[in-house]
Amino acid sequence: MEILVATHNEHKKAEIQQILPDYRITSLSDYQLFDEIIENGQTFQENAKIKAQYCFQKTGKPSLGDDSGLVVPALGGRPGIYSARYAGDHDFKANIKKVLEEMQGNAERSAYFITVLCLISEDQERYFEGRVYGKLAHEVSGEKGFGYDPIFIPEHHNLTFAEMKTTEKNKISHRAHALRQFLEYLKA
Ligand code: ITT
Repeated sequence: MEILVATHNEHKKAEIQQILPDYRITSLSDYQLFDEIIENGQTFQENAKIKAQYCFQKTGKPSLGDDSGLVVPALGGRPGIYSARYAGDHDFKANIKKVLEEMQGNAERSAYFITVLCLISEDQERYFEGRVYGKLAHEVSGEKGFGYDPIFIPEHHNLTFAEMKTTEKNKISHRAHALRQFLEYLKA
C-alpha cells in the first residue's frame, strides 16, 4: 500500500519509510506537486489536515500530513504553530535567540515538542499525536539536528537534542512517537 506524505523534505520521507517498511512512502516531489501549501490553521491538527487534504485532493492516494513545533508553557504555548517562522522563516538561529531572550530570568523552563499527523483517505480522517517532554537550556549546545534542537534537553537526559546521536533522538522524538501510533493503527 502506498502512503503519500505531504512534504518535500526527503529526510522526513526516509524517516517515515524506515518506521513503515511494509508501505511505499511517496512525497510531493514524486508527484511533481510544487504549489506552496498555505498552512493557515490555528492548531497543529488543522495544519496537518490542510497538508493531508491537499495531497488527497490532488492524487486520491491515502495521504499523511504532519505539523510539528516547540511548545513552551511559560510563554503561553509559543512558539507553537509558529515554530518554523517565530523570528525568521526557517531561520533557526534567530528563532532560538528569540525564545532564549523571552525566557531570560525565567526559572520555569519546561517545554515539549509535538507532532500531529493527519491521515486522509477515501473513507477516513484520523489523527495521531506524539510528544517529547523536556526543558529549555540557557544557551545553545550541539551541532546536530535542526530547529530548536540546540536548546532542548529531553527528560532523563543531560544533553540537548543537538548533542545526541541522531539515532538516539529519533528513538525518543515527538515524530517517532506519533509515527509509532500511526503504525499501531495500520497494524490493527
Ligand atoms: P515542512 O513543513 O516543509 O515539512 P517544517 O520545518 O515546517 O517542514 P515541521 O512542521 O515538522 O517542519 O516543524 C516546524 C518547526 O518546528 C521546524 O521548522 C522547527 O523549527 C521546529 N521543529 C519541529 N520538529 C523539530 C525537531 O525535531 N527538532 C527541532 N525543532 C523542530
